[in-house]
Amino acid sequence: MSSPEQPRVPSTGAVLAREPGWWRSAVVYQIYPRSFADSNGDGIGDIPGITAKVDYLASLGVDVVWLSPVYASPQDDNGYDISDYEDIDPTFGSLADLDALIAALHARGMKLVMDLVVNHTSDEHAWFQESRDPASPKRDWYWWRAAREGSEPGAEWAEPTNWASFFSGSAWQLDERSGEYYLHLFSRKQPDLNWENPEVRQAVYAMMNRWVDRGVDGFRMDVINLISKQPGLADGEAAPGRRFAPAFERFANGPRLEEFLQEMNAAVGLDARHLLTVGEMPGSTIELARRVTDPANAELNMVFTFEHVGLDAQPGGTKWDLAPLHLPVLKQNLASWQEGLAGVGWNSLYWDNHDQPRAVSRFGDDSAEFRVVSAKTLATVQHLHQGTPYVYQGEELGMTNTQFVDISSYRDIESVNYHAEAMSLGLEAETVMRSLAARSRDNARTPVQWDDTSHAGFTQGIPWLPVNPNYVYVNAAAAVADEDSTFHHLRRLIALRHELPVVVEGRFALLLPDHEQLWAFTRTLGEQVLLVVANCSSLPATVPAGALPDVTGARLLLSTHPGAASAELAPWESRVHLVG
Ligand code: TEU
Ligand code: CA
Repeated sequence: MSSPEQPRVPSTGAVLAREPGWWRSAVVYQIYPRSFADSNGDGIGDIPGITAKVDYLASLGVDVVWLSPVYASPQDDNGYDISDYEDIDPTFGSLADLDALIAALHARGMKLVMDLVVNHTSDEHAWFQESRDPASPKRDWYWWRAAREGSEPGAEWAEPTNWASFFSGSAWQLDERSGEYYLHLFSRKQPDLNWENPEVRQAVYAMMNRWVDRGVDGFRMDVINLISKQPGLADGEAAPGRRFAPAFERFANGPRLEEFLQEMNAAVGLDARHLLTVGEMPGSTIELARRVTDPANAELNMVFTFEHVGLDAQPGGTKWDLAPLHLPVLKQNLASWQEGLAGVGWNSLYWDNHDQPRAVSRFGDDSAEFRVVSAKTLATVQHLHQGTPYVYQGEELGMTNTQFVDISSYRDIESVNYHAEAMSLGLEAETVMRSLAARSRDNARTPVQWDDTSHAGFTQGIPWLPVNPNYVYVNAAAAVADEDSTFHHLRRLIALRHELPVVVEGRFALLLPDHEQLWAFTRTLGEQVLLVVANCSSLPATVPAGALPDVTGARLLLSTHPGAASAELAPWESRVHLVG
């Protein structure tokens, strides 16, 4: 492999010039291929379906498409279980289809970021198949351990540690072939790679370099803070009566994480080639994120943290233990990340993704009266914080959570496994179903609603997951045709980021931190001050006299209620002024 300094002449001539730090003023659009657009009527979205919508994405103004996995996969976790990193799953298309998508995006000055899922592979990956043989040189490419001392393999409590998988049950699976267990923090079909083994790391870097050669502009790195496990594989603290323990602190943010990230950065030329890199880091702290995103450390550009999407769960509980959300807690949490990384690192900004329920239903108000305005105001608040915003497919349309009839309608392995475990532990069915309705990842995975024709124009076939019944009025055709829609509001927000340096570089300051309804903050760059005031409640709210900078003579850049200037804001009303 030649040194990463000088970009190579790509085989498909697809590499786009990338300026240093371009991603600081970019907006990323996340696509979940299964649910975006189906081009061949099999009811499953695919790459040609995405390519056919590139002009739609260009009209929204986004700069980057992040593609959730399209690699060869048995789809146990919808592609986050990869059996071949260098081929496309026939469900989604072919390498030629991906080249065509890269070319179509690059031709419009847009970039493509691929999902890098290297904490684990599929158990059908050739590497794992070889590793199952105790004598294989690839045995140490995964985490194999004998049964717990004094226990028979397969006996109860014989797992090497009492760790719970993220998808319920044990994080260890016995393999009859060798009588040993392998580690899988997610599903049994997602065995964890052993990053302590330098051969594993070099194989991953070589694969990444081949994707960059093909014209890819960056990587979203799946659970990348799990690749360095804490030494010793010690048991976790199991709750009374529970066999398995959520032992996050035992396997996350390990001692060699930053060493591996720096090694990857150098081996793939992540910084040298100005690739966008964002690491998904559940459980990451401001301190860790500041170090990882500090350019001086040559690790990553930004991380996805999870604190703000965990505030409406019982403290110490799981995501299924619902709790009310207080606005001061949410806005102060995001403010702490703004202040914590300011001047050193860089934030990512998101409400939605393929693992979270729809934001307008969760943080907004998805009633007929307030769905549109609350979606707009949530976007205003998100996009005007400092950092790189991520728009999840359908968020630009104000798509909502859906109504699932019963457990048989769910497809997400995390949800289905949680239901089975919760029922086996005797939890009340009604409570479990309420948690699933509010938090299941399937809420984010219903097909994108393109128009009001059958199956919302997503497919000519039968969709793999039913379309949300509200597609008759919540759809792209209606939104694009309506200048006052969430689509055009987001388009204007993205245009502001491209026009005004204060939106990109302005220093953040939260105002009225304890106000239960109002979310107000400024962004300051030199003489320029951007003031954002948002009423994040379904009741009118009054700005306390003198609490905010005077906007007399200021430019009104964006408002959900044109003409409104009084101190009283309507439900979900938001205003953006530029002072100076
Ligand atoms: O998600 C990791 C992760 O943290 C989520 O599983 C999260 O805990 C949970 O879904 C929130 O409810 C990444 C991918 O984004 C996810 O889709 C995969 O299932 C997972 O890794 C395993 O690859
Ligand atoms: Ca298809």
